[in-house]
Amino acid sequence: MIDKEMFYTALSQGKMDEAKRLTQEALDRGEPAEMILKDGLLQAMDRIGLKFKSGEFYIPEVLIAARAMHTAMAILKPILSKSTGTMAVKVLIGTVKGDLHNIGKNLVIMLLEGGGFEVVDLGIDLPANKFIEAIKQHQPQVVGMSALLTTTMIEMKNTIKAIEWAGLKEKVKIIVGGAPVTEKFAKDIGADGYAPDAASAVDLVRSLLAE
Ligand code: B1M
Repeated sequence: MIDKEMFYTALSQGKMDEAKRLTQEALDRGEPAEMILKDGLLQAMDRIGLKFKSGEFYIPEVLIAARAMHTAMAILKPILSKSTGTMAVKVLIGTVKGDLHNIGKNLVIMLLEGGGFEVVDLGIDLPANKFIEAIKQHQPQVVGMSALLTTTMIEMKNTIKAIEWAGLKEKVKIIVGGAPVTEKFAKDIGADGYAPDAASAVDLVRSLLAE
């Protein structure tokens, strides 16, 4: 049995050693790694994501929880990557050309990883050709773009067009986000989805993959 409450307490308080200990003990008891991930770590992160969404938790709480989860995930990753569970879905994500903001993108990455997805962080200030190269190299199911400036939002449109011209648009779902981005803008530029915050980005990826 996974003690969900203990995992939640460890993560929400950012206790890395405790998260690691709970994970190792569960493995030693013979609990499957998938169950420790889903019932222990992911459920705890889901609860934390919901509290972030509702304004009960702030960014530092999410960051320390994600850090604790990463520590525990390091124990599970070698076991999970051998199976074909939740880790099989790959998401590429980056901040578009001209834009150096990465705090929001990093939060999205942490919650996506918390949601069980494999995420490749492409970094910041990424021209369209970098997204294209990365799609060819990593063959993700989902590509995410972040922009924080009204002047760089337009790069999302350029990048989507370039992905289309490269013949890759049908191979991936494209999601966009960032403070100035709206649902309408996302639709207008041909994105497959928009998320207003990091927790919603996890829901969005799940729903796009279920389509
Ligand atoms: Co800049 N900056 N900044 N900045 N900065 C803003 C964005 C600004 C609103 C401040 C202001 O004027 N009030 C303004 C933009 C105005 C506009 O375009 N309309 C601005 C400006 C003008 C600039 C510069 C041009 C300033 C200058 O040099 N004159 C410059 C531009 C640099 C560049 O990018 N080329 C600049 C620089 C910087 C710093 C480097 C100093 C620093 C960034 C540090 C870093 O990121 N490592 C910075 C910061 C910190 C901010 C503010 C204060 C905070 C942004 C932030 O991190 N928010 C910001 C003002 C503000 O927002 N109050 C501001 C917290 C973060 C968690 O939220 O990024 O929105 P956010 O992410 C959310 C959602 O949007 C969503 O989920 C996240 C979590 O819930 N989300 C996604 C984000 N990406 C997503 C992707 C998804 C889905 C959801 O799918 C893929």
